[in-house]
Amino acid sequence: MPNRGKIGGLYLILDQQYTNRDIVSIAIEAAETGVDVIQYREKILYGKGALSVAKRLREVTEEAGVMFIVNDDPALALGAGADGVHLGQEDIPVDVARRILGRDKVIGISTHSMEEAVDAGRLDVDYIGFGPIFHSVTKRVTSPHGLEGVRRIRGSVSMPVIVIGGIDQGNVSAVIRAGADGAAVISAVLSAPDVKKAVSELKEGICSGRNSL
Ligand code: 3NM
Repeated sequence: MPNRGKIGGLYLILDQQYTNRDIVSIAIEAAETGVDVIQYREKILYGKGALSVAKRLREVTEEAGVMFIVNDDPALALGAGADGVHLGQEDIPVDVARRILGRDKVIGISTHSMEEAVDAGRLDVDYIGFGPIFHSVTKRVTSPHGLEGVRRIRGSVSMPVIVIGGIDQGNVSAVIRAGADGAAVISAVLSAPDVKKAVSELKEGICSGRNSL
């Protein structure tokens, strides 16, 4: 898989804060069930602790041919041999991350408004995250963009758009029909009693959304 191949499909964010299960075992089940991208989001561990989890996730994703992205931290992404990094608006600038990671790695950036999305479209990034689309149990959301927001972003940005925020089995096909290239989820998988079932239903929703385009 070329590192900077087109990104999309089901993008699972693994953050240990949101589950009692080990995120590496969730990654194994999700990878076996066809998840397209796994992002490691770490807000508690740092240094060697985070590196050790990131390396285990790299092994699992490598084995399954799943793209592996590290949130926030280009050095951790490099150290773990990840495919790339996802940056927030407050993280280090894209050009600095690009210098650290080199030309072959994927860089994505979170955006929360049309203005941020259009600005990000001019940066050396491979995809934009856009949200929140719906109300979320994971992150406090005041005014979600809804499907109309997805359509507007699609009309203004040519690079891949991964939408986030309250995406679940019931609405994933609608966000794809509205123009998203992929859907990022936390609770739809991490809070599900059966990870494989959750992942395969989300994948089915994405396929049916694509088929009706
Ligand atoms: N970022 P869930 S919304 C981590 O809008 C995150 O940028 C968002 O969790 C953004 O899938 C969000 O459980 C929460 O709603 C996603």
